Amino acid sequence: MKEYNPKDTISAISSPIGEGAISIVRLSGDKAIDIANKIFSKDITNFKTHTIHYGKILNDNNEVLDSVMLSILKAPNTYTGEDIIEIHCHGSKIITEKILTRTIQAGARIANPGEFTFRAFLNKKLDLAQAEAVQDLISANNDLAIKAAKDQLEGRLSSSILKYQKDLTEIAAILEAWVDFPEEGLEFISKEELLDRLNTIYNDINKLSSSYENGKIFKEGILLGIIGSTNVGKSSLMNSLLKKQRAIVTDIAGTTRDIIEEDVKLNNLHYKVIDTAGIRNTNCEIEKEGIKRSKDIFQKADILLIVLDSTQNLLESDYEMINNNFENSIIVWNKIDLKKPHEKIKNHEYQIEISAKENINIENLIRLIEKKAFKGENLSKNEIVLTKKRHKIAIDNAAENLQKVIVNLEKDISSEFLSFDMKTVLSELAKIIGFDITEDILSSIFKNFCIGK
Ligand SMILES: Nc1nc2c(ncn2[C@@H]2O[C@H](COP(=O)(O)OP(=O)(O)OP(=O)(O)O)[C@@H](O)[C@H]2O)c(=O)[nH]1
Ligand SMILES: [Mg+2]
Repeated sequence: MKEYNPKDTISAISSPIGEGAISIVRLSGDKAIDIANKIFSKDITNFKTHTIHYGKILNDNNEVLDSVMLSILKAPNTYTGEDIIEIHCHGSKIITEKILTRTIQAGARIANPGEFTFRAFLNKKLDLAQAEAVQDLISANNDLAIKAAKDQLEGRLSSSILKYQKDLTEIAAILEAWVDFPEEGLEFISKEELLDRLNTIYNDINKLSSSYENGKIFKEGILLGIIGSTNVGKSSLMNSLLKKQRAIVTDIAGTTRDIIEEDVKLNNLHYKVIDTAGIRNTNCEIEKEGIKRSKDIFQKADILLIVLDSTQNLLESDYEMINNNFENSIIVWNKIDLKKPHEKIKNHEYQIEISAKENINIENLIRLIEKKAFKGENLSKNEIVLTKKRHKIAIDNAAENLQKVIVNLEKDISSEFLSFDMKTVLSELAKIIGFDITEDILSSIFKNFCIGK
């Protein structure tokens, strides 16, 4: 982003690469309309903004490259805040690339990843948190992730940050006044009132910080490991969750030897479900390797489904597996269609009876997994969730410094120190929405974007 020239007119293919009914080449910048005029069969100079026109894109020998629909969007009411031209051509990779090349010949520069959104940010169409939400919205793979990204794009996170900034700036001004005019003392606000206001903000931003755990689940999904002894029905459960016969199921113990992974959306969330080799003592080298891989999953998974055969007595190794994974597991008593009485695992809150073969109670199991993922809390529809590590770090830094302010104020430490820590709080909050942010943070955010967004 060094020596960035915001005056360049940029161009990129904004639709996915590959074949489709239509593709879109997008231009943004001061020269977008001039460039379109050079390559389009009609003079668009006097066409109204936000209109779309049929015509042909011509090469420099006036030969037709494609018949297209061309839309004109004049600044300032556009995504980037600049003039935008969108060329909707036939969705062939070759035609689309030829049109892109033609726009470059005519004076545009190829856009960097995320550069359209960066322009929107530069032109104050979006703040930084909103710009980041664009990419999240594009890549969201479940309804909750879409909701979190939409909330952020619409500015819900930004407006609460702005509110904290505003309140804290007011308090910072009071603290500054104490430095400048110490003899004025606490006349215009009592120390208690100040502490009250600071504590309220402190609690709010801590709550925001803890929402990151849920935000991470929305965005990244859950790694769900299915583990247990051989023949308990792990692969049958995998198939039942996926609603397809993905893993081989037989009555021979030791059927699954390798890790089987599948992505699936169940109810509200996205999962990577992993079926593993059953745990037992064996001399078979292949199975030994499979068991080693299963044990890696014990470590990696967010939630483990420990499958137990409700018709069999538990083995020493079952108890060991349960005890070693007590906190992040759900005990799944399988084969209840066979109606054999079974024991319960003492003190384990998350237990359920199912039949993987007969599809009994699978929906309830999915709900239980969701409950476990959200630590038993009900998700409030209106909660703002943090989905970015970058935001979480800034919020935590802000909270840490705000706590210093509170503690020092309680101890009547000199207001110069309070004022210093308060500035850090404000600059940490500023990092989230992009006021007073450094070059480095900017580049690292926009380089993760796809070109054309
Ligand atoms: N009655 C009944 N049988 C089941 C159920 N689930 C699985 N089975 C049977 O149990 C046997 C083992 O099932 P799998 O799904 O292959 O078990 P697994 O745990 O993956 O076994 P390994 O891969 O060998 O570790 C098969 O014969 C299944 O049909 C169930 O809910 N009820
Ligand atoms: Mg299996």
